Amino acid sequence: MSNPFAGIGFNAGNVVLAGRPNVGKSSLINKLLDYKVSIVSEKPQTTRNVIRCVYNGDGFQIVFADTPGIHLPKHKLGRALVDAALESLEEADLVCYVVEAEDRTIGPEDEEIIAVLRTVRTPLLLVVNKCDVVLERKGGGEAALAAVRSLYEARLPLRGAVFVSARMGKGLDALVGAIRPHLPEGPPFYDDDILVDRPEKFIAAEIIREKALLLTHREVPHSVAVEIEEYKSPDEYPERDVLFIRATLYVEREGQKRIVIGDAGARLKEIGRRARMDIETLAGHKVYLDLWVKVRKDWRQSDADLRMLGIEERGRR
Ligand SMILES: Nc1nc2c(ncn2[C@@H]2O[C@H](COP(=O)(O)OP(=O)(O)OP(=O)(O)O)[C@@H](O)[C@H]2O)c(=O)[nH]1
Ligand SMILES: [Mg+2]
Repeated sequence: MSNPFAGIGFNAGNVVLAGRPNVGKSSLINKLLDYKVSIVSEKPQTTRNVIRCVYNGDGFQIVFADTPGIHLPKHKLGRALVDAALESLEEADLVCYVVEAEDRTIGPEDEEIIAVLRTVRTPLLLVVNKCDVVLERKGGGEAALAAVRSLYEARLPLRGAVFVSARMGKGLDALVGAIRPHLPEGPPFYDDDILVDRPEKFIAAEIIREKALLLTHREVPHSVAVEIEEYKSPDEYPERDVLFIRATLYVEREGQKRIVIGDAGARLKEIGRRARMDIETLAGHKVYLDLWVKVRKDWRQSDADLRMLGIEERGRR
């Protein structure tokens, strides 16, 4: 099919970051955009929605889709996360398959991802993240990276491989350089002042969830969902001098509620303190944050609750 935009001198395309949970997809996006658009934690299954983020270069625009990690789902929540990630693959101009520098074998989650990637026609680029971990070790670093490349190259028709460290901000220019030839000619999708396709309110909810993930353990982090009940910004309400946010943290059981609140409310207070600082940086306003914790029994197993919490997005169309 001929491209009606051929010769306009601008290229723009959609690039999906896909991979198993915890490989650093969201960290990479944040570093590329030099802005915290997507939350990060050391726990798997941090990202729950496909988040589109815009990278503007000279004469080109890349719309990155950060996706939830593809894993073997145990819950309806898990299934919704995997479906969201898979749906974005076909529409893209390029899929960046993110893996880790320390991968020595292909695990069951990557087996699943490889099976899917073999069925999509979208070109594939291997992105090996966390190279800092391997290169810090004496000797053998380069050989180890070559081994990771061969491991995946043997299984997939890759267009290339790029070695990066989201943590150290290394290899990112090479990554953008490897993506550019895959961007079709065409006008930009977004104005150049847009960074992310989600409202401020969504990002605020995600930041609150990130702090809850950081400060809780075992099953609790996965059982937390955040809903913003009220969001009144001085941008919309000029009579206010602070951004007022009232949010509810949903958990699945009473015991989890006690954990999130903590002794004499200490943990909830700390979640609120850290979230407030990050939201103030992003919004550019002083923030008053009012946090509540409620039990919504087994919400991760309920289609209706997943919809209500904005996770099962196909239900909203
Ligand atoms: N050493 C090292 N750690 C990294 C790097 N990039 C990310 N991490 C860490 O890896 C963990 C997971 O990062 P995320 O960005 O949340 O990973 P993700 O792939 O988005 O995870 P899901 O959203 O759960 O699919 C965090 O603890 C990050 O700090 C890196 O380049 N080097
Ligand atoms: Mg993520």
